[in-house]
Amino acid sequence: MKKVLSGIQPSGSLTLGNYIGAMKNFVKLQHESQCYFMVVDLHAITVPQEPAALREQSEAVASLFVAAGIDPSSSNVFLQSHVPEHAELGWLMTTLVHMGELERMTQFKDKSAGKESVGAGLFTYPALMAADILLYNADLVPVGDDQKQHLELTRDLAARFNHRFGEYFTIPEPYIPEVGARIMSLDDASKKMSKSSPVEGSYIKLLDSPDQIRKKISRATTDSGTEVVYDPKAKPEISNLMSIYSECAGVSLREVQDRFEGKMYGAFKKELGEVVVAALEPLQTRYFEIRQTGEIHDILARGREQARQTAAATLRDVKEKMGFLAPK
Ligand code: AQP
Repeated sequence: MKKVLSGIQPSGSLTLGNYIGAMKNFVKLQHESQCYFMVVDLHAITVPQEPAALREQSEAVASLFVAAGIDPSSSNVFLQSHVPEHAELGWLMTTLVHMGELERMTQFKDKSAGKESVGAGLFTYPALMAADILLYNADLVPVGDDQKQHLELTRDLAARFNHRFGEYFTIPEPYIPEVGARIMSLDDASKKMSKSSPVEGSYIKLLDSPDQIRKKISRATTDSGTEVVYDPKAKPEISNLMSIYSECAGVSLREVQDRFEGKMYGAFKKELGEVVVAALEPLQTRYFEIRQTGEIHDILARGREQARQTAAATLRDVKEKMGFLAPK
C-alpha cells in the first residue's frame, strides 16, 4: 500500500486554493493508501503568528480536514508539533541541504521580498518539509503547484542521504492536480490565492458565508472582452474562475466553456457563486458539528500516537546510519 503524506499550515483561514490544490486530493487518495495528514504548525511560525490565533487555527485546520471528508479512522490526522521527531529530523536535514539550494527557493524569495527582517526558519523551511515527508517514507505527496520546488528538493535530499549513508529513504513523488494546481487571487490572476494575503477580497475562505462567497466572486477581476473561454495566457482571470467552476461542480473545463457559450461574464459569475456555495455547504455543516462536539481532540491524540511510532523508528534508524552513539 502506498504511503501518502501532506500538510497545511495553520497560518490563516484555509482558502478554496488550499482545498482544490491539496485537500480534495487528500480525500481522493485516502482509501487506496496509508495516509498522514498534518497541520504543520512548526512551519506556520516561520512567519510571525499571534499565539491565540495559532492555537485556534490549528484546531480549525484539523477540523477542516475531517469536515472535508478525511476519515480519521483510516488516516492519521495530527499536529506536527505533537510529534517532536519532525523538529529533530528537520535539524538533521538542515545539515544536509546546501545554502545555494535554499537560496533558489521561490517561496522564500516571495515571502522575504521587501521585508526588513526575515526569520532564519523561513529560509530553512524546505529542510523541515523534507523531514516531514521522509519520516514516514511517503511515496506520494499531494500538493498544489507552489510546493513542487520544495518537493524536488526533498527528493534531492533523500537521494543525498541514501548516497552518503546507505539506501534508506523512499524518493517521494508529487501528486499535483491537472486542473486547480494553482488557483489564483480573485483580484489579480498573476498572484496565487493565499490565506495570508492582506486583501480579504482576493481569496475565498472555506468558512465564508454564502453571501460573502457570492460577493467576492461578483467582485472578482475579469479580463477585457465578454466571452467565457479558457485561455490562461490571453484570459488569465476568467480562466482562473473557470478552473474554480470546473473543480467545484465536478465538470471538465470544456463543459464549462460549452455551458456558457454566448453568455456574458455576469451570468457566469452569478452561477459560479452558487456552485461554490453548494460545494462548500456540506463541508461547513460538518465543520461546525466537529467544533461543537470537540471530537477533534481525540482524533488528534490517536493520530499523534500512530504517527509517533513510525516517526520514532525512522529517526532511530537515521541517527544510527549517521553515526550517532545510541544511549545505553
Ligand atoms: N492558490 C493555491 N492553489 C492551489 N493549491 C494551493 N495551495 C496553497 N495555495 C494554493 C496548496 O495548499 C497546501 C497547503 O499550503 P500551505 O498552508 O502549506 O502553504 P502555502 O502553500 O504557502 O499556501 P498559502 O495558502 O499561500 O499559505 P500562506 O499564505 O500561509 O503562505 C499546499 O499543498 C499548497 O500547494
